[in-house]
Amino acid sequence: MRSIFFSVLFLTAPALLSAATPNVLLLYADDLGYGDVSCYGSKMISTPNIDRLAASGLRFTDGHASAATCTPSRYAMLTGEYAFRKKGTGILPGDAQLIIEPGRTTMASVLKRAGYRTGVIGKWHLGLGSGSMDWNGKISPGPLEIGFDHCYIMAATGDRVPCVYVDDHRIVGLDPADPIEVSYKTPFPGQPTGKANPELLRVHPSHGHDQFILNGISRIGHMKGGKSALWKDEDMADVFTQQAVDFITAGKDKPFFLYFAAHDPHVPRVPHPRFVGKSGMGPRGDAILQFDACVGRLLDTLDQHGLAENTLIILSSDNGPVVDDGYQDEAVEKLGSHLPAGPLRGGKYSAFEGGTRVPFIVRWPARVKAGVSDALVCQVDFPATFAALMEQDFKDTTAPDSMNVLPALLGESKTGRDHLIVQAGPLALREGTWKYIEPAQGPKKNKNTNSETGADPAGQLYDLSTDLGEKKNLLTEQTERAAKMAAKLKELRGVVR
Ligand code: NG6
Ligand code: CA
Repeated sequence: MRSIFFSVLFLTAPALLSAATPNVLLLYADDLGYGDVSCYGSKMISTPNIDRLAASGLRFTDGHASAATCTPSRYAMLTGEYAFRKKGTGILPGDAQLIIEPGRTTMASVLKRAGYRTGVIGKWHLGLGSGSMDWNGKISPGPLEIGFDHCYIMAATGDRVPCVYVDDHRIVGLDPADPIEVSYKTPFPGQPTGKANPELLRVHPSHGHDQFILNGISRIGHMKGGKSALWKDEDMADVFTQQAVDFITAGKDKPFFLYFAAHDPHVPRVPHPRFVGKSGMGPRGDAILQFDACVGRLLDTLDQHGLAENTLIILSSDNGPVVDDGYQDEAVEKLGSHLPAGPLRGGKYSAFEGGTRVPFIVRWPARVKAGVSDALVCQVDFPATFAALMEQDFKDTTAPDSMNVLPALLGESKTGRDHLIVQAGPLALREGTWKYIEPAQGPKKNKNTNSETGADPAGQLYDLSTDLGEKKNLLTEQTERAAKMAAKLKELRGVVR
């Protein structure tokens, strides 16, 4: 009797995962542009796995990251608060403190509250710890203090120290006899640097990136020790993907939320040898193929475990594309006619659409019909939208910018947000298909990347319905509309929590 009772319980346990509580898998690329995948029109790069996702899902043509660089974009996505509201949310060094207050509501804590097993694997770049960090001890606070049950991350980026993985609260594979030290101020005596020892490099910087050397690639910042814990760039995508496979398959009694934060195609672009030369576009293209393959492996994992039907997948990118982002990696030379931002102007670092409008695909076979949507949606909406999915009351004052766009994500509504602020240097306001970029001083081109910043001292107004490429500034033709949008931006900017 008892054993029957238990086996019935056991058999029915997976049913807890009802259609209302799908697994949620966020597949997040780093610096992947709107035009970098074939289902968004690229003829030069073929991304069959992302295309497979799009073919069975809903592909958004106006989906956004909230900022044109990583840290502010991820800060907004996790917290539901635009990063421009909070100081210290620009691109962080690898030894920065955690910029999200422990215990604060995040996209992960919303799902954790609903009984989900939550995890983040991959690139973090939101800071760790609360003061000067001893990397050899317990690394906290971090993801586990803001809603994740598990993490397997790198602290910042592949081009920043420390070049190690952190599993929950500890560095992976660290030998206590060889402790790690990190400094963004001064080099450690006796350590070679990219600047002093270019003869040790196999990938040379084009700007910056001339400090600590690992695997023949110089990075930003200095570190010493931790030899047994240092990552190998070529294996990074496989390491993260294997961790993700393990997380997905670890326990089927609870629904899971996994934020899979891939590093590709961010610099340094050092894909595994099996992708080298495969795109014909050099390491940047090869790294995109590697990201696509990771997506494929995770889709296969869901299929193998019968999880695909009731898993809500969102695929997107943290900001738009960049070609030369600091290494001489042939990205410029081998670009050919490929347009990383597709029909959009600008890219990473830019207030033009290419800065934040990114691939944005939703797939949930049990609920979402395949198709294409032009609803305006943004990653800052994830906290409120996940709360709506969980039928939670979401009146969180720490997430003032997060809107419930669930009906749009599920394809039940054709409209998403009526307005959106995106952040590069200048802020820009979208209302419908209108785009207003606030007046901004500063160079029109980023001196390092040679890409457009979107700065113009007079301000700009574009009608994206007829001018997606933001070529014709209508500021002086439509002064009334521009003034209204400027006033609205000012008002929205003043919202305090
Ligand atoms: C810039 C780096 C760039 C990249 C970026 C962050 C230099 C000259 N450039 O400062 O290579 O690391 O920061 O990218 O150091 S992000 O996608 O994480 O925002
Ligand atoms: Ca990025």
